[in-house]
Amino acid sequence: MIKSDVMLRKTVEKVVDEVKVTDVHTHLYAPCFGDLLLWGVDELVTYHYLIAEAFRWLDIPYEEFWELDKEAQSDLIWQKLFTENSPYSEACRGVLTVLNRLGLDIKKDGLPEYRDFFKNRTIHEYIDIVFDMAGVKEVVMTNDPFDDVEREVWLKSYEKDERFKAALRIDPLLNGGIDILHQLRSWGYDVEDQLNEKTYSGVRRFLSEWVERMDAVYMAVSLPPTFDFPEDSMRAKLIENCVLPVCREYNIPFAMMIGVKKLTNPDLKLAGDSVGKSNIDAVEYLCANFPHNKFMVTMLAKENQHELCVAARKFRNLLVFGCWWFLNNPSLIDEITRMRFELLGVSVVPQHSDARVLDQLIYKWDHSRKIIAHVLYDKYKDLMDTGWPITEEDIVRDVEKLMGANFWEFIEKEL
Ligand code: RAT
Ligand code: ZN
Repeated sequence: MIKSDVMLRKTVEKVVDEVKVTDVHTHLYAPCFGDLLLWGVDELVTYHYLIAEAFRWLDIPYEEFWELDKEAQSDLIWQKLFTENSPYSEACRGVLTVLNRLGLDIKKDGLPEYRDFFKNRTIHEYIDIVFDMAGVKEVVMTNDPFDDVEREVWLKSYEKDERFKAALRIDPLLNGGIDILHQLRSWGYDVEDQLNEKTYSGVRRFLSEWVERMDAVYMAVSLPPTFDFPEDSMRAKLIENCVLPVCREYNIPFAMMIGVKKLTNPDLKLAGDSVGKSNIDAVEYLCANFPHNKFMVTMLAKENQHELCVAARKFRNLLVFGCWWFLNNPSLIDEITRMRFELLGVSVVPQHSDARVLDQLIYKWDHSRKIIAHVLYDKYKDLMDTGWPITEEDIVRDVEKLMGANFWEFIEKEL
């Protein structure tokens, strides 16, 4: 039994530090996808989170930046964000945490040296190094069958790597217009331009085939703040008649990432998306009216976090996950994780990395683990003050659930 605050803090920190994580949402790819798997210092520095920050200082036209090659973009970002200003934003600090953990000398003029470090590595050995250093057991990819490059790999050269699980991402189907049905028709699915039974059946066949081909652990979509359900829209009809039935058939969750305003500034490309407050009623309606479907939900607006926790208290078919994108900052992770632990106890997935560059696994998990351990310590301390006995085994059990087992139990659960 744990007897003192000091021992409690040490134990919680050790357990959270050592647990092997299942990262439930990333943009990483298994090695067979080749160049789709990004890694190395120039990818780290040109992460779109940093591009957005660099443009706070850059005064060149947007096109001029996009015409530069990766190394030149990285030089420019480094100059603006690391040399001319202190890089304490979370995205900048992340780059430094990675370089530091790799044993590199952290300095203002270090970029050429960092490049040399990566030159002599192979991706296969580097994946092992990063997974090991980040304490990550497995990651879930974001797999888009509408992406031509990715699609080719799935159809022709996919090789399973157990560390990389697939998630079928269907943004183009749910957020595009009727054109996407033409695309399905060109691939041989029997769909019409109208949303009728024949079209639904064709879309269901498309989804089923891809769930099977990918062995997808869930189906996912990112949604705008205006997302509503039920509503008279192509998206809502496809969700009801195609997505939810196929998810039920394969007993996989439908993951909804709600609250992204796409291309608020189109000139910034991938860095140009923003955030808006969303309607929790849609989530509640889906959970209540489709009790045999499982929903994983993360929301982008800070303002939606409390009501999302409350919704999860009402519906066991709802799993709340991660501090997504603009929320993946220490102060917000602390606040949101605290609120989730207070409202939902152990029954959440507090974090995912959203890593787009392999190396980011190191910093995203390093930073998040520290905050999760800090919040957990406070919660166990409050418990201890009531006289409740706490053992290291209890802490290990809880932390394993938070960092992986809750997700896998939800995936396997039948409703
Ligand atoms: O966090 C990000 O990198 C965003 O660009 C998005 O990819 C987001 O996470 C998403 O999955 O849509
Ligand atoms: Zn993402």
